[in-house]
Amino acid sequence: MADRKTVKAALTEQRIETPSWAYGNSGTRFKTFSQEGIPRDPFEKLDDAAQVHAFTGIAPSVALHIPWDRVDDYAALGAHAESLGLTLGAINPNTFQEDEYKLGSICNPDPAVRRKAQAHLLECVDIMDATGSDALSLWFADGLNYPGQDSLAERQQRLSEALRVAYDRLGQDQRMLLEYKFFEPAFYATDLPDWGTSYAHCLDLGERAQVLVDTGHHAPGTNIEFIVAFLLGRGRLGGFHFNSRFYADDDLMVGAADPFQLFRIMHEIVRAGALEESANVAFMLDQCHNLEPKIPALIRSVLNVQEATAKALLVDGDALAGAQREGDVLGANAVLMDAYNTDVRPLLAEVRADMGIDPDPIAAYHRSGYAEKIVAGRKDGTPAGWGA
Ligand code: AOS
Ligand code: ZN
Ligand code: ZN
Repeated sequence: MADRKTVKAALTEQRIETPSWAYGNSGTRFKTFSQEGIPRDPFEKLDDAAQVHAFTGIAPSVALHIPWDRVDDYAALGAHAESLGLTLGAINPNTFQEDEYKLGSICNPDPAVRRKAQAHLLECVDIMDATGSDALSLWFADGLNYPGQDSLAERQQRLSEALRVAYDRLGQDQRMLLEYKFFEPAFYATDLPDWGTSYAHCLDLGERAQVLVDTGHHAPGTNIEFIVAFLLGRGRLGGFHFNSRFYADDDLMVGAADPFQLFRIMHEIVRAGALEESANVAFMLDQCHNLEPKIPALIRSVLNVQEATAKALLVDGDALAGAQREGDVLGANAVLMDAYNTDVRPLLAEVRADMGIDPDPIAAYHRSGYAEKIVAGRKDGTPAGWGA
């Protein structure tokens, strides 16, 4: 087992990116719920993200979504982030919210629509240049509702062509993260339905194209840690969109439905040394807080990832390897379960004390008065939200 000092150092250095869209209003496909004190623009979303970072100490970057976070002056947005101790993270294009994209974006049968989507991807790389973001994070709603609606094979061709153009536009220090999703919004076929399809496209494109694993995008029962281990072994795990799912793409707080699964994923990460910054795995949240207040929900989510990471770091690697070599099935499983069943909260309180932050981040946030301040201060204007 790594000694306590090493474990604590790894936890101090861990970085988790929060998504700008989690700070705005959101809902289900039935209703968007409004909360009070919601940011009205990307600058205020960063103000809220700074709170999550202040109370956790490990969430210093924010993913942006274009056009929801489109501004005239990205240098000013970057400067605002810097003034808050934040950086701007992955840039997420949106090719799913316009009527023209009804039959798809870069896979659309109409070349004019494909050109429009392609241009948006390139615009997002321009934005990366302006913000200093290193990751173009791609998710496509493209797919079919009915057999025969379009050619599955030709759509793969169109997908390859568009990804190639975007990839070739990236600078040497920039990379492409390619997300997959097994269904929704298309219900019969999705053009990037699984990690294998994503991986194949990444192999075609080149080394700076990597797979993005959104934990909510799999069929029930899928062994996500296997996918993680496989991609890590091939150097193609670009990062995560962490969230929790009970049934589909629920986008609930990571670690809420299945903290054990999160631990198993983090075990593969730790085992492969992929927690290190040099491994370049982006640990991002992709969540929507429809019912619960957003800032404490994001703090809770960051802490859930941190707890799973702490447990994964406590796995006795030598004992595990020994038991595995000897074919000691029960012994090997017991090593993992011992780590998982450890109460890491005292250790994490110590880590926070060492970092100079409150050992109980959620309580500290509630005491800070920030929630009351934003409710009082953001009465006018339009709250940010999905589609705005
Ligand atoms: C959609 O299901 C994907 O998870 C996307 O990554 C994301 O939720 C969306 O693009 C919001 O930006
Ligand atoms: Zn996602
Ligand atoms: Zn999703």
